This record gives sequence, structure tokens and C-alpha cells, in this order.
Amino acid sequence: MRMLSPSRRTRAAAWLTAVASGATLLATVGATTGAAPVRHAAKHYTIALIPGLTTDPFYISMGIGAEAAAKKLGVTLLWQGAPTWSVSQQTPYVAAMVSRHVNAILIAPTDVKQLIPPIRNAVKAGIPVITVDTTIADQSLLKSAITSNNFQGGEVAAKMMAQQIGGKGEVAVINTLPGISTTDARQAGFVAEMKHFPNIKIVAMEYDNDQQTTAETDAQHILLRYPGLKGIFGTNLYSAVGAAAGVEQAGKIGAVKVFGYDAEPLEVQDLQKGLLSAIVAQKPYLEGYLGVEYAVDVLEGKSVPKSVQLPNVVITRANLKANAQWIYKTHL
Ligand code: T6T
Repeated sequence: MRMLSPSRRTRAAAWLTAVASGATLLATVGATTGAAPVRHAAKHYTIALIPGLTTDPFYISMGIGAEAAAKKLGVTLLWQGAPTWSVSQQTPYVAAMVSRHVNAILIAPTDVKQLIPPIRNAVKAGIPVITVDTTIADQSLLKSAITSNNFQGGEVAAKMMAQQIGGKGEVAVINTLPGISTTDARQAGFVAEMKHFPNIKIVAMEYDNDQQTTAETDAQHILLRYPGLKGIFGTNLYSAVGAAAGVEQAGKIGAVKVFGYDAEPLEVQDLQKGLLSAIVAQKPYLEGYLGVEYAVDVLEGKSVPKSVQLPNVVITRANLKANAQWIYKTHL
């Protein structure tokens, strides 16, 4: 079984400590260092960014982008959230930001339905809400929903996998949890695209609860049941890295093609080792940056796009160098 790297454990521990102490985790901007802001918000605003989880390089990169925009605009950004993917842990952060009367909330909701009531409370309190990455089923509550083209990402993973396995064989999906807008869309895109390949059968779809170690055991179990398996699609970084580790443990590197989502350093290492065939990278920095810009626009009475889907970048070993800018950051 592969364990978390020491750096990831240290990072997670640092976040946990900060969250437990109720610390404000990011930027008090306005700003003491760096270049002068190029544009200032009319008033001094405080904007909250509640990520899906604080320990995930995807959301850390989003936080860095949000911080850059906050600095540019001269607003205060509060980056606070739970250390693991959890509706019950995320919900109190929304309530806390409402009590704190922040000017706007950016949030990556951990469930399409269950985060509707807390978001509705924020809206009732007069706080505009924008979703970043994931979203909720009731879009009428939102000023904007910024995400990646998740369905297309799933399709492209399926297309590449089909090509690499010669258009036939058994394949599997390892996903996080049902009820998450992003990963549901990736799975749907993958399934839809595989319909074009009549000789490919999706034999298993497992959920790992956003846990790398669960994804790893899921992969091992699937391989025991389907020893001839040709491919696995891991719909986010923990699913992908876990699936790759499971394939490695089973001694099936190369025989089973693993396609993953996201672009954190562990995935890049797996790509270099040949454990992952390709990764679908998102642009979390840009999502965070745009989120803060839109929040300020909304607060200043300007219109913003109701929905934004950023394009993905497919990274393979061959084009890794050229795409180094899209690799996620692990530290703020
Ligand atoms: O894939 C991202 C994000 O887009 C998804 O909503 C949840 O998982 C990640 O944060 C990666 O772990």
C-alpha cells in the first residue's frame, strides 16, 4: 500500500492546525508587498473562498489565484474550509461567513443538493454567492458558476483510453462520490464517449470517498475480479493516484492503462514513471482569480457571465515540459 508522501502529510497537518485554530488562512490584502494593484475595488470588500477541502493542491492553487486577484483589487480574502471532503464539515463554514457579514462568498460545494440550504441562507442575508469548481443544482441562487469543462474531460479520457487499448476490452471507473457536479460530469462524459466503442465494456464503477487509499484498494479489487482489465479512469487526483498505485501493486503497469484527472505533483511523477498514461489538467488558479474578479464586479453592480467553463489541458509524458505551467501548487 502506498502512503501519503511526507510532504503531503506535513502539508495536511499544517492545514489542520490552522483550521482547528480558526485562523484566517489566506491573504490580508491591501497590500504590503509586491507591485502596486492595477485596479482597486470602489470600497474595501471582504470575500470568502470556501474550498472543497483545504489540503488538496487543486484548491491550494485556486487559493493562490484568488489571492493574486484579491491583491490586485485591494480586497481581503478569507480562505477557509474543512481539511477533508465533507458536507457536514463544510456547511458551518458557510454559516460562519454569513455571521461574519462578508461581502461575497465563493464556494466549491461538496454536494449538488446538500449545500443548497446553507447557500440559500447566505443569499437571504444579502450575500452574493459564486461557485468555483463544483456547483449546486439550484443555479438561480448564484451570480455565477465557474468551472472546467468536466464532461469534455471525461470524453477525452475515454477517447484516449479507447485508442491505447485498441478499441476493445474491459475498463473501469474510480470516482469520488455521487452528487458532486464535477466528477459526476466527468464520469458521464467518459460513459457517453465509450458508447462509440461497442467492443469496450465498462465493467466496474467504484466510489472512493475522495480517499487515495480507498481508490488503491478499489483498483486492486477490480483487478482481482477482472484480471484482463485494460484501463481505469480516475476522475480526480486522489482517484487517479490511488488507481495507479493499485495497478502498480498488482504488477500490471502497462497492461492496464490508467487515465487520471488533475495535475498535482504526485500525478506528474506517476506520469513520468508510466503509471499514468495521461492526465486531464484543470486551471484552478484561473478559477480562483476569476471568482474574486467576478465577486468584485457583482458588488460594484456590473454584470458577470452566469456560467463559465474553462478548457482542460491534456498532459502526457511527451508534452509535460510544454505544459509545466498547469501543474498544481502544493503550498500557498
Ligand atoms: O478534481 C478536483 C476538483 O475539480 C473536484 O471537484 C474535486 O477533486 C479535485 O479537487 C481533485 O482532488
